Amino acid sequence: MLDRRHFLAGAVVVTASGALAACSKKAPASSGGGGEKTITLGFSQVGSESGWRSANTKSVKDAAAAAGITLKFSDAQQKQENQIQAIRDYISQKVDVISFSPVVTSGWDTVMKEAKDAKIPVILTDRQVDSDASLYVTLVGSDFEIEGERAAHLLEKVLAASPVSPVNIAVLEGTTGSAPAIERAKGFKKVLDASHPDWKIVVSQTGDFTRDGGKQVMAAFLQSHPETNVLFAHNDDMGIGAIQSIEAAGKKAGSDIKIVTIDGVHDGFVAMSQGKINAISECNPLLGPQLMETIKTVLNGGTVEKWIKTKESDFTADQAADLLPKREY
Ligand code: GYE
Repeated sequence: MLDRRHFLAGAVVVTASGALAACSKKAPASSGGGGEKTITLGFSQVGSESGWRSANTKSVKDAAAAAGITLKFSDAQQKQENQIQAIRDYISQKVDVISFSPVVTSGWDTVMKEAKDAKIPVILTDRQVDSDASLYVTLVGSDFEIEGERAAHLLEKVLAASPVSPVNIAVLEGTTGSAPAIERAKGFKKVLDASHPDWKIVVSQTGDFTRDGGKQVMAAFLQSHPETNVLFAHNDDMGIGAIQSIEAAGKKAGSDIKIVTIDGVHDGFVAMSQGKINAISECNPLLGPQLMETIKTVLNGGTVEKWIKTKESDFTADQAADLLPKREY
């Protein structure tokens, strides 16, 4: 599962005339004679729920500026209706291309159809939808199921070095109905079912990908399931929130309760360097440059793969102090 090393940069395939050219109403990147016409991108961000999201927003803004793309940006505060409204606004403003990171997987068909009818290509970023795939050009983002599998394999390493028995796992899930929450849970469970039928998920609930959510829900878990000795949090922020509740309950994060999270943001690495998080399965938020490159390819009539995946790594606590100064987010 860890041998998927060949995606990223090479994943964009340009051909002379792609089917996707039909999606683009103009040819913004080559207006002939007068240099390049500026592309306007309407981008609907999920929210600002986590360190990952802040890094992702910065990456999109910086990359748009570097690529000379005019960016219209909106923050949906984790609400689907706000994202739908933002997309409708971009359609009426006749932007050249729309990109969004869908808060949940379902419920996008109508608005994506409106974009298609207006001949504005839609490029998903970060999260997948369950809509008809002809309604979007491509997804630039991670394979969350693999991230969940990697988290389970990291837990194997952590428990090999420091065994507990029985293994009683609490799970802090991401936003209910979001692709990363669904897929990470699936990947993690797949490894447990295949290799560790004796490891038990004793409780699992959403913390909405926020630090505060992780803190509140972990406090409740510790009351209802004091036998918990492992925490799998779908992101670093919930793990960090949970650490506060674990410590408030007089337990030691990283030893009384082993912790594995996903993301690898700066604060996650800090907690890992302190031994409070045992291991992190990375999810790379720096999608901006790839997104801009993809947009230019699509608007120039090129074709791209349907899913442009992100390159990621795994980290354990013993690596954290050395790597922390080198982390980009
Ligand atoms: O893991 C979490 C964020 O969609 C991959 O959303 C993203 C997730 C990320 O809130 O921290």
